[in-house]
Amino acid sequence: QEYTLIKLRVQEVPEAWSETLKQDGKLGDVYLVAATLRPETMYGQTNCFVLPEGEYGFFRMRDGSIFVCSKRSALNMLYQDLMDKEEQEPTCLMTMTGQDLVGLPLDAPLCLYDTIYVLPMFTISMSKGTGVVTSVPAEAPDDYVCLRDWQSRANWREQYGVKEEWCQPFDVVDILSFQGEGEGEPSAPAICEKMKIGSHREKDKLAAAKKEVYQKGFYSGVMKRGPYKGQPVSEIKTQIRQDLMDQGLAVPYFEPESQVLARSG
Ligand code: ZZB
Repeated sequence: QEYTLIKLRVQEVPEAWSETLKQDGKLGDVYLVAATLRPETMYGQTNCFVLPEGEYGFFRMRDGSIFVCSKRSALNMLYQDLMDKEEQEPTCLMTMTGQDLVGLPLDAPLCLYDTIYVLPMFTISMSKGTGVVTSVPAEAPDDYVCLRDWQSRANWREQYGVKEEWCQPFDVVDILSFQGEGEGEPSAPAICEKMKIGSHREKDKLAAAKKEVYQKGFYSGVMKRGPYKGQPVSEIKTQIRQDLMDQGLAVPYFEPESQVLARSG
């Protein structure tokens, strides 16, 4: 499975972490890296998600920057030449839980918001991608319902230390238009309301919604934003991916077939 890793730059690294992360007295850029199959939707990012109880390592990359991701994905990156090969294993500078990352301010590529924040998501799988998910509520049902959960549930916010200003101001940003039925409307909110999905813990319903939205986005979506505005997703998807990589905002990432198979059982 070939993913695109989107680099979400941490705008302010907490003081307490910076000593540990410095190299020769200098602190390089720190990125949460999110695996996606939908690089063309990055205009619609509103936040980033991590698993509160998940373990995330801070790994030194070959170019001196630091990637925050699961240990399993870091090992894949080592084999994919993103890290120094002389090391036998990824250089992990420190480990944090997802809960420790909640509230970090990020700079996300192509995103219309200048700053987005890290929020918890309870359904992330640590054995897929990097364990970091970038959120596009217009086209991803899981993201829509999870962001809505944080916006609407004060008791959850209190329990997980989520501030209102990290989720409340972030309206859905629509990215695609469609011909015919549901024209112009973002797909994910419409299908989630139709299926009456109550919270992002409703995994089965969300899996069904995701399947439907995926097909629709790829086969009948037309870009509403950016330089490829007006062009069909199916024609420009690889170009947007290439543009992001050329600008240093993303890197390719492969998940070996054995890991994909292990997931589906
Ligand atoms: C942005 C995005 C925009 C995504 C969209 C989807 C959609 P798949 O097909 O099952 O491989 N994702 C990535 N890693 C994880 C994880 N560890 N746990 C849970 N979800 C994860 O799914 C790949 C997609 O699942 C990725 O692409 C990511 O969300 C999420 F408009 O990134 B996506 C209809 C989906 N739309």
